[in-house]
Amino acid sequence: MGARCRFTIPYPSLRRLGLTGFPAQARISMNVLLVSMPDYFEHMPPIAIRMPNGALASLAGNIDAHHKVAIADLILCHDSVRETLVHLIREFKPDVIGLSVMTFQRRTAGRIIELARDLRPSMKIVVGGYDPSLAREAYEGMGVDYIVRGEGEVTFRELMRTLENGGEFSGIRGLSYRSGERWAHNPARPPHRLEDDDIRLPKRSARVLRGYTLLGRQVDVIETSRGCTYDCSFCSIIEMRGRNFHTYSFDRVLADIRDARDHGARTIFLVDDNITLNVHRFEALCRAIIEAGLNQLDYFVQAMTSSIADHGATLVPLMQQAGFRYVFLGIENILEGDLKFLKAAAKNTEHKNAGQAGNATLRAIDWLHRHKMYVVGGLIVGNPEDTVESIEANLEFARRYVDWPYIQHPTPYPRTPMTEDFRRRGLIMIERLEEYDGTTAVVRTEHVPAEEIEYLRWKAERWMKVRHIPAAFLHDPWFVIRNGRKMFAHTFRGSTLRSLLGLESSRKAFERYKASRNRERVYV
Ligand code: B12
Ligand code: SF4
Repeated sequence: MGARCRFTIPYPSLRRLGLTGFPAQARISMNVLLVSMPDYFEHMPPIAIRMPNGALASLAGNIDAHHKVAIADLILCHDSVRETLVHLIREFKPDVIGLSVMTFQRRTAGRIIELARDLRPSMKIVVGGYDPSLAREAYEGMGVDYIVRGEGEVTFRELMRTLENGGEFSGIRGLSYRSGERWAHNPARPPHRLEDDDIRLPKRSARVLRGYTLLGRQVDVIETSRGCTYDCSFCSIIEMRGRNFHTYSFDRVLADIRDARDHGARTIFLVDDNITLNVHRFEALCRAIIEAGLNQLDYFVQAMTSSIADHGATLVPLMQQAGFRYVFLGIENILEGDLKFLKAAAKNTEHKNAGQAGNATLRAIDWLHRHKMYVVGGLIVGNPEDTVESIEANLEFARRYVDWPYIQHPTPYPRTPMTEDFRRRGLIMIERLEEYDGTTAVVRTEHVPAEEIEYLRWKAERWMKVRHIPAAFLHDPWFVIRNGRKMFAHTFRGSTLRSLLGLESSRKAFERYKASRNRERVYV
């Protein structure tokens, strides 16, 4: 067992998870193990960032209460995945295992499915999340029993009821299942209207592994809304659920934050697809957080530049008071041509009076900086028309203006409009999905090879990250003292003193970095 993997409950007690004492004649309790994949990417080094998967706790909270659920976020034991799963499956004896999978995690998911089948052949295997929803055909041959497409709470609850009581799977919307030799795909489930309390609060107590962290503080995720009405060409969300926006009540959101805090969280990540779609609601939410005294926690949120730029005077001071510390800005690119390709111009446009007034990015950053928040700069470089110069222009921008770079390469995820563009133009260079992690360049531009794009980003970005260490130190000195060396070593893996001093080509260091990244990708 790797040193990092810590259980909240000793193994023997896993059997006792959940409720006991239900009337045996009425209900059959099943053991359900829910797991998220251990795969991480460059901007989320597990030494500093290990977040819970929000979907799993929400699923756990929404199946009938007599089932026993255990959640294992495998990022918490990414270096001992096999041993952890073997222990969990032997001790907990799940009747059902559910996997939450993103596209770059598909290979790992396949290995976990094989392992689970070997260990417990009778167990039903369910997959859900973005990849199974958008590339369901890939999972039909992977030895799974059920694919839950789109939002999962109600579909999974109904699946569990049918497994428990018998009955037809054909009536469960959003479910794909094996029917004889073929797969049946039920009609899609419409997006949930979150206003009607159909979705109950997450069940965090089902988590059996410990060690969630964001730079040394225990982190949790909460949702206040789902959906987005924009249609950026690189984003999976539109194919996943259409263009819509639904919100939870503030009472529910505050209860969720309290629950996260009571489970130990000191940092809260709001995982809303686009909370800044309704700025007035976001302002009211900040006020509600302040009034409820929940502003002692740190908050992390993703935002559009246009909303921050347009409403900075009212929104940003409230965010500061509510405890927001990091804001991920979807800048995407600073060049108009690239924004057009990404279909992200509208959400990055500042509006003044009636007219449009150009790119919103600088103004948004300025508002956030004036109110002491850190900007995580989301940029995408390596779009079809990009040249070395246009990539460098974006990197230079990040160097000057953002506090923590989150620079990615366009990645052709299943069924996004961008994927079609890249395929049609013959620009997709790598089909190995485990490399679709956002920081591995798997597409080239019309002018620059994929490897060169990645090299340019890698070379620039490492140094930008180092600049944030003093700010992290001031906030969490012990964490940085204890882990600073490891974080530095991770950021600069592949480099040597010689390469840092310029005595060896940085291309050699890049090759070593790529090799270590390949080794890291083998989790099971
Ligand atoms: C928050 C978020 C993150 C956070 C937190 C992740 C976490 N630990 O929870 C951070 C910033 C860390 C992150 C990172 C990444 N993310 Co991200 N992220 C999101 C985001 C915005 C929301 C996800 C979320 O929590 N939603 C709330 C939950 C409740 O909904 P959900 O996950 O969809 O789950 C529901 C269903 O999918 C289903 N379901 C899910 N799992 C399961 C499992 C079972 C068994 C069942 C039955 C159902 C089911 O039921 C759930 C409840 O309805 C999405 C979407 C978006 N608009 O951009 C992207 C998204 C999921 N991320 C994506 C990607 C690619 C990444 C990165 C690889 C790179 C990047 N773009 O940053 C990294 C990799 C992270 C890592 N492991 O190292 C992609 C995935 C695309 C794909 N096809 O795989 C998305 C869709 C964004 C996009 N580009 O379009 N991400
Ligand atoms: S604004 Fe954000 S959530 Fe909405 S489509 Fe664009 S990238 Fe996706």
